[in-house]
Amino acid sequence: GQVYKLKDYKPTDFVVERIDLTFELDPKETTVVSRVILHRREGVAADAPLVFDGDELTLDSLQIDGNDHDPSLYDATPDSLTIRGLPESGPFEVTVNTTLSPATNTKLMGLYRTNGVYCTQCEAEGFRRITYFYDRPDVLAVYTVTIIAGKEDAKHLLSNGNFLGGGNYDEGRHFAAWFDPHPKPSYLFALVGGDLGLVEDSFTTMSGKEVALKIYVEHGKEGRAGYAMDALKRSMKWDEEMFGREYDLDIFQIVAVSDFNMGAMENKGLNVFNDKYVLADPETATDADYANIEAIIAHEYFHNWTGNRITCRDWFQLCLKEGLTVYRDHAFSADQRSASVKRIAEIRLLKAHQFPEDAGPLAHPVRPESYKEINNFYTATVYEKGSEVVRMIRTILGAEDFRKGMDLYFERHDGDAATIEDFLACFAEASGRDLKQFALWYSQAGTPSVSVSTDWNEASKTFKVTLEQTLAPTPGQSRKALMHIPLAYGLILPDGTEFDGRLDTDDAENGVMHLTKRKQTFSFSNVPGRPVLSINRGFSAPVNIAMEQSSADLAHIARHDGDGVSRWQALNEQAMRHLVAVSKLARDGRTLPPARELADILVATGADDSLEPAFRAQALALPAESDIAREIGSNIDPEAIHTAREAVLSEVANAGLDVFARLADSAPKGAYSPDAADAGQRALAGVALAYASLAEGQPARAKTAYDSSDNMTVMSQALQVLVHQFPGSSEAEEALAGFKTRFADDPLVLDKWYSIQAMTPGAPTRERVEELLESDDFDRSNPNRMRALIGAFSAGNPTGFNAADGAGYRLLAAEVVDIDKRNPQLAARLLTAMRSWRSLEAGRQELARQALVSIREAGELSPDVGDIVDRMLA
Ligand code: DPP
Ligand code: ZN
Repeated sequence: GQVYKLKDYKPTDFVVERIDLTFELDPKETTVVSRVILHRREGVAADAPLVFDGDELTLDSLQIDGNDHDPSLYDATPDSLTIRGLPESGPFEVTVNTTLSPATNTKLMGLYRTNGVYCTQCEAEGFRRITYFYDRPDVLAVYTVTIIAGKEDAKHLLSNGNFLGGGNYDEGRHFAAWFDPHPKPSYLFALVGGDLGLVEDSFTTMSGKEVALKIYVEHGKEGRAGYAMDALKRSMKWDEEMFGREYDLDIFQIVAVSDFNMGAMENKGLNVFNDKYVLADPETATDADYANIEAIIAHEYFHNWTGNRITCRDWFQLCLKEGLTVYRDHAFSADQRSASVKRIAEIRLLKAHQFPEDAGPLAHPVRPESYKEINNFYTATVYEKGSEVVRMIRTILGAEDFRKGMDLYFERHDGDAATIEDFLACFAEASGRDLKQFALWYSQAGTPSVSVSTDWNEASKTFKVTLEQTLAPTPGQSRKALMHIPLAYGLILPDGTEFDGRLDTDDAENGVMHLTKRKQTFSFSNVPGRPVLSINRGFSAPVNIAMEQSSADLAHIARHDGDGVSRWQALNEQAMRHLVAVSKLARDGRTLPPARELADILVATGADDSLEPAFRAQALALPAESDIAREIGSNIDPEAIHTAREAVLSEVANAGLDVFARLADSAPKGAYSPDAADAGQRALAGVALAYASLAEGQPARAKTAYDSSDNMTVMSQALQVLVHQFPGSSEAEEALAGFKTRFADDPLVLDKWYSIQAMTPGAPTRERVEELLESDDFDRSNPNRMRALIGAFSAGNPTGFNAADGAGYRLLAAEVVDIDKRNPQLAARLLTAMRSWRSLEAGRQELARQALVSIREAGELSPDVGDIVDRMLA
């Protein structure tokens, strides 16, 4: 396949002024008439043809300025339309006629059907599956859209922008017209047609404009849209207060659909959501679901400014909108909830998803410089690391200059298709800082390592910190330049207070050491007693820290650091060290030493009622098996890690049974509230339930919790304990059967039933997964369902997926090949679960390799899967 390169960027030969689209909806024969007004760009040769993108299209007919175009003057293939004989100057109109079959569009890109609803997904390159057009983000046009459909077939007809009008069309059919005054790229186009339930509200903007808010859901689910609506209004308000950004249309609409490849899509004025991220009520959604809904509603809304009004020049700049918008949704959630607990969750997620990506064959820069298939770049690196990079800009500049830079960005680039260089220039200008070296965060892949050593001189009362950076080679980048790494720090004195003296050197400020050279030493004088260094506070830089720090020092930080995130980091580091050590011993078949010290600290933290419950829950949640594997890095034996971790869990459980028994019962009673405080209490109770059940070695406690639960958070926690700790027990089986019956008509809830089973540790789970896959009621066409079963098994069950006989890999390979025929994006995404295969021990590595080769040899692969498998085997 073709390789696209950043350095090859070139504007289009023709400039689009506006586009008028008319759809006549029909499941198998939707007609699309696209009238595009354009003119030849200045300086472009008079005979240069107009070349539009297409994907699996057929052209019905083509007119120029209303007249059928001479067939010898154009060529239409499924993936392009080339038109010659066009006016040298002045605007002209191209009319493109195509016919689509939404009902048979299984790729869920372009116009498709989901549960009887017509819907579109155009990012990144789905618009070219609707009509031939310049389907690229730097072509901005004003859209008018007319939709015609049978009233029975599609009662609601929606598109971007403001409603122009509608009415009856002819017998049994009606129409609606929409106009979006804001020039936009084609990937932000959206259309929805269907008979939907509607929830309405309104929001008055900072300048007093009233905006109609509408959320469309499946009939009967209106009662589950309230939280999403509330999150939307809070997002709108927050963006005004924090960034001065006001909404810009008369109406903002969200449609929830059940078949969707992504989480949601920020189409201008008409967001389309995976219903998983809209629908919630206490009985069916967990606290985590509520938090995700809040974050994703905010994320898509925030895109209205960072993404839509200022979009990307090309797809290499994807992080310009995604990294920045993730940063904004993180800041929003931190404000709405406990900032330190939110940050801890972000760090966990970054390390779990992005660090392994950066350390394996799929590593790529936050702004990639080449790609074969852009769909494969909606990654943790572009999103999560992209957000961390923006966060570092704020750390380096400080809040005030950061805001100035953002203001300048909004002011200077509103209406533009911009680049990372444009973005960085605003911060450099607003702050007077040179961000050249910092810009390497966008172009160099891989997670930097910083080794830290300290030196305390008791006689002179000086303390020195020496930092040294390294960055290992990644695919396509063998040599790396030195980065600018901002490391927030604190010095904790023996009495637990923080040293408030300043650094002697001036390459540090605001509690941040700026590591810009290979090796730097920072010194402090007049330090009253030997301090303990708390480094990379709040995870100010997404790096690996290598530091010999004693358990006593880590415990000192865990006890005294003024920053909650640092306290958690110290606790987590202690746990991780022990888990890595015992996992290696288990791999070598050695006896495991006790974890008494760690267990005592964790139990004491769990028992400390002066700490936030959500924080205690985070502290008690040991690093996952996959985290330990990442930390070990090579020659991974997932079975040994599991054994070692289970042993530690048991020890913690036994050491704290009394505490855990008390906490297991501490979930708030009474009416359910999804707020952070109650959710934190439930999280703590959930972890405690797992520990208490482990210590007791029998399922009674979890079964009681399950039977008496009155919300999905507690219910699913209890179900997970039953199924994971007591698989095959009558209690687990009874709960599973009851759950399935109770939620038989609720696919989103059933997804949890599938996931919990798929993540049951151990090799036998693979057979269970196969059984579930084969069952009659299993819907293979629904992405959520496939992710809930196949995704959960392969990415969330290290021992099951990595069973020593390789059957897990073969299962995934077979499914990927099968799914690829219908939905390449989904297939490629599921396959990334194997991205760390080279860090496995030799036997599993060979079996994983064979599975990957079997995919490659399976015949016709989509560009999506082909690209992933090629990079993984390279
Ligand atoms: N819908 C995806 C997101 O918002 C892609 N833009 O991140
Ligand atoms: Zn986004």
